[in-house]
Amino acid sequence: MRQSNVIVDLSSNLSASPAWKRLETHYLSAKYLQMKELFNHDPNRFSKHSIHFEDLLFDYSKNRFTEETLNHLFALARQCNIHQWQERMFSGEKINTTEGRAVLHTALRNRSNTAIYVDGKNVMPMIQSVLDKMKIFSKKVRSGEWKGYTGKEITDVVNIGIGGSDLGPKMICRALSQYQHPRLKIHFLSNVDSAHAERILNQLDPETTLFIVASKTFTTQETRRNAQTAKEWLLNCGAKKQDIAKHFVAVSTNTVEVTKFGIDPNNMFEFWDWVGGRYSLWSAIGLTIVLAIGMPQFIELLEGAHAMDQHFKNMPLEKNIPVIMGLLGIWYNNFFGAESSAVLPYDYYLRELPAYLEQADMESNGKSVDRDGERIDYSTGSIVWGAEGNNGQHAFYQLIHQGTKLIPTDFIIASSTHTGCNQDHRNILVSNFLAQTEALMIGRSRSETREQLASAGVQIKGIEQKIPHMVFDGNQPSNSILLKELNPRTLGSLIAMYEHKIFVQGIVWNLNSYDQWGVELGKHLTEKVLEELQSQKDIYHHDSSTRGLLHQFRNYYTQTAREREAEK
Ligand code: G6Q
Repeated sequence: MRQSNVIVDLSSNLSASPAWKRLETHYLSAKYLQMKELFNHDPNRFSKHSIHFEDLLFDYSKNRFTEETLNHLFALARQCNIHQWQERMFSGEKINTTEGRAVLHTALRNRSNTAIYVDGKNVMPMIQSVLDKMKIFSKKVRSGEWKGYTGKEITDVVNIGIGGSDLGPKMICRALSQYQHPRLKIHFLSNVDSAHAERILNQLDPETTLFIVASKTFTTQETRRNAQTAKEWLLNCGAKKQDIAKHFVAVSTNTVEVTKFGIDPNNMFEFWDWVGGRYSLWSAIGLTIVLAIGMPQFIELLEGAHAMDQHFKNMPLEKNIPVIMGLLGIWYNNFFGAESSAVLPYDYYLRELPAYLEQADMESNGKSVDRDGERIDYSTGSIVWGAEGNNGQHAFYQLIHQGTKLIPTDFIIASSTHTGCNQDHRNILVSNFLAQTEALMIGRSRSETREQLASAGVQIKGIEQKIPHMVFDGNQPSNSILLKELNPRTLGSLIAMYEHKIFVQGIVWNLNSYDQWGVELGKHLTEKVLEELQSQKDIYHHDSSTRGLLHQFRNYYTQTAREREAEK
């Protein structure tokens, strides 16, 4: 089945290709598959369709497929030369063609330390040298050797960044907060709304606060404004210009702008243009993570991701977790017409994961032209959303269970945490996880509903009225991802697994998953409008709506200023 929004007058190679056509034909019968029956017919479905990787179990048996479906999907991946593309990415070829860059987040966690070349230069020594610098610096801060301008130890670290320079470090710090240094509190300042900066700065002592300005380009408006505000705050609180070096460090690729901003280049942690923003938590952008959890744990995170890289590179398609995840996503997105997919971590520590994956996935594969710039005629990036369990159950699960849309889900849980785990709480959480995935799959038939109502003592007439509202069709697909424990290594593997799933989908859809022109657009749009907002000159261009809104903002500003003046 095609999406309703396809552009029908153009045909890309993908939708005309043999593997795609075979999937279209197969879909005509596969759309009637009932997972409940598939399980009844094959008692080994779980063992056949779940994969163990270190301390992670990936169960994809609760999905709508047969062996034939999988074979068609693997044929599609082969047709798209998945292995050659993997090789091209891992070896440092410039597969991000619109920006002329390699895509080498995998080199940042290449714990085998094999040489990887970009423009004829082995990048591994520079990666190691930045890691060494991060280690030395974090040791000083964590041990208390690094002092603020009045000689006190650092107690608070503020990561100033946005998008890829915020979401990754924030998600990891929250996920691994049980490993956090007891003296250090970690804050994330991203929003240019001054309320965010005020709220954070109001809690802080300038004498003991360290700011990490994290920006790949160091030109991002929001980050520069927030960093400027933090600098002014520090100086207004009594620090001198020469004290800035004790309270500000930068993570960037842009030494010139960092220096211009007033941060000592010795306090700059470098990374490179072949690290995409949303793939950068493994780079010096992870400095905040290192300060929070320590270098050995950060290395474990890298090790876990590297292990998943090896799995992705070396396992045959049929046993390859990211490949299977990616292909099932394509099966639903392009053939069943599913528009979104939900990430449902049953773990309080993983509460930032949906927001992180939202960016990773949608910024990578939210594209409508292929690698050659040709408009495509098939649906691409899924709308990714979600929230932590059980909270989501009491909010939006209704729509997943009984709505009109097909929403494939990823349920994620760890069997234990590092905190003094209250087993009673955990058992409730785990049983909800299991019960939900089962209920989504088996649903509840009319006869089961009738029986349940009757045993609850509902009168016959009442039963018949209620039944249509209480029937669950079921057959809603889910992946279950079970970690033995949420720790740096398993988390590293989990995140790398999603990165590679996104890669697989980008390859099949023939996209450049590593540029983000939609984001770049936003970075330039405001310049002119900001100028107009701040001036009183008449505005003649823009559409009438934007012009009208601009005028109204100016009016409100003037009115509010007058009212405040009158109140004085
Ligand atoms: C990520 C995007 C984007 C970027 C932010 C911040 O892949 O490019 O989210 O990370 O716009 O950019 P800077 O790090 O350059 O400030």
